[in-house]
Order: sequence, then structure tokens, then C-alpha cells
Amino acid sequence: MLLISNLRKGLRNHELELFYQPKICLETGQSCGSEALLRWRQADGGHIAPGLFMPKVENTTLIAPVTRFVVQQSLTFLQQHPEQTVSVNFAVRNLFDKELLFDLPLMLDQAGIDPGQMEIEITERALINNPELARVIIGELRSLGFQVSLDDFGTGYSSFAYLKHLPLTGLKIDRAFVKDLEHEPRARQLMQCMVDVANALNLSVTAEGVENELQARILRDMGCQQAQGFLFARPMPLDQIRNWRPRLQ
Ligand code: G
Ligand code: G
Ligand code: MN
Ligand code: NA
Repeated sequence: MLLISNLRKGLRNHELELFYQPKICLETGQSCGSEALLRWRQADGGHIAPGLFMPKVENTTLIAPVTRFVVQQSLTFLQQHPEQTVSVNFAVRNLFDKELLFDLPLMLDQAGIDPGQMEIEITERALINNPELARVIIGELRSLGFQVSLDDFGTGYSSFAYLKHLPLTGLKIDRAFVKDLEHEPRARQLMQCMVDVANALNLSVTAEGVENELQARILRDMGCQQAQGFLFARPMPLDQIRNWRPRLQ
């Protein structure tokens, strides 16, 4: 596991960095928070995207310190931007990590950040093996004041069953469903159904991977609250997100 030992070293040597991708409220065109996304800085100044290392890391104990780093950096961001909210991605292991869950409210308390400013994104993979325990943990996160969203919605197994039992606050619809929205009636019908379900259950709903104006308009007309995607902004480093403003529609 060369990758894991290299990343462990990288974490120690401050090679990990958070990029931030804004979320846009489709009704107003305003930013309504951002998602923290890991990058691994390389010696040549380039970055490795998390898709290339996180799937491996998520199955090792290294995920605990990596996620603590992500939370800590996000808290620093929120201290500088008290009007913002940040979404952080939790791996399956994080959800079942008692020490992390115990420390989480202490970390926020110490930073002086209201948990309502932090959204925790979990994937359906976290729910498959132990849905009952997942329900309890999500409930605990909620009672601490965190927002908890289901990420990559629609791509896993029996998504709708989870919605019945879990005390979630939001759904993020996977970009696979946004991809053909402007060409395919079936894609639109499917998306409309998911948006309706989210709205009916009072869940915030975010469409991922919005890449053009037409997709954004279709989603807005469907009642989809929020969107994220290259149309609005790519994930960007801290010094850029500071000054980023949505362009006028
Ligand atoms: O940025 P990119 O498209 O390469 O992200 C790929 C995947 O990596 C996404 O599914 C994203 O959820 C995941 N990812 C990014 N940052 C984090 C993180 O801080 N923790 C975890 N567990 N996953 C992350
Ligand atoms: O699974 P998760 O939602 O955490 O993944 C977010 C990832 O999706 C980010 O790493 C980001 O780079 C990527 N992403 C964000 N917007 C777009 C987009 O408009 N198009 C594509 N292809 N990828 C996107
Ligand atoms: Mn995510
Ligand atoms: Na996602």
C-alpha cells in the first residue's frame, strides 16, 4: 500500500488541501454554501483529484485523520466566512467512527462554529450494511445540529427505502441524472420525480454536475432548489473562493 503510506506522509507534510465548489440557489442565482473537496498537492505544483486516492483511503484507518483534517480546515474557512455553510464528505467508516463522532461537536465548539453551518454528506454505501445503526447515528448528528445529506442519490441501491427511515435534511442528485436532461424526456421525467420526492419530504435538493444554462433552467422550473456544477464554478482553492461571486444571470 504505497499510496496509503505516501498519503500518510502527505498529510503530515501539509500536502493535502481543500478546494471549495459553490452551491447555487437556482431561484436567486446566489451562492448558498460550498462543498469542501480534497486535493493532494504534488511536488510539481499540480493536484491529484480525490477520485484517484479517496476510494482506497476510505477503506483504511487513514480515513479518520484525513476526515479530521477536512473538518478542521472547513472550520477555519467558516471562522473567516461566518455567513457561509460548508458541506463535507464523510466516508462509510467515518459514520461508524465513535471517536470522530465524539470529537466532532467539541471541534465545532472550540472553533465557535454552529453545527447548522456544516452539512455532512454521506453516500448510500454507508447505509447498506447497517441501516439501523446508520439511522441512529444520523439522528445523533441531527440532534447535534448538523445538516445531513445523502450524496450521489440515485446511483446506489434502494435509495427510496432509505428516505423512508432516515432523518436526513437533504438530497444531492448524482450528476448522471443531470447529464442528458436537455436531450432526453426520460431523464427529465426521472429528475422531476426525484425533485418532487425531495420537496414532498421537505429535503433540500441539490442537482450535481450542472454544466449548461439549459440544464439549470430546466432544474429551476422543476422546483429544484440548488445546483452545483461547472456552469457556475469548478472547485477552487481557498484564496479564490474568498472573492468568488456568482455572475449575474
Ligand atoms: O473532486 P472530484 O470529482 O475528483 O471528487 C471525487 C470524489 O471524491 C467525490 O465523490 C467526492 O465525494 C470525493 N471526495 C472529495 N473530497 C472528499 C473528502 O474530503 N472526503 C471523502 N470521503 N471523499 C471526498
Ligand atoms: O460525489 P461528489 O458529489 O462528492 O463529487 C463532487 C465532484 O464532482 C467534485 O470533485 C467535482 O470536481 C465534480 N464535479 C462538480 N461539478 C461538476 C460538473 O459540472 N461536471 C462534472 N463532470 N463533474 C463535476
Ligand atoms: Mn459530495
Ligand atoms: Na455526489
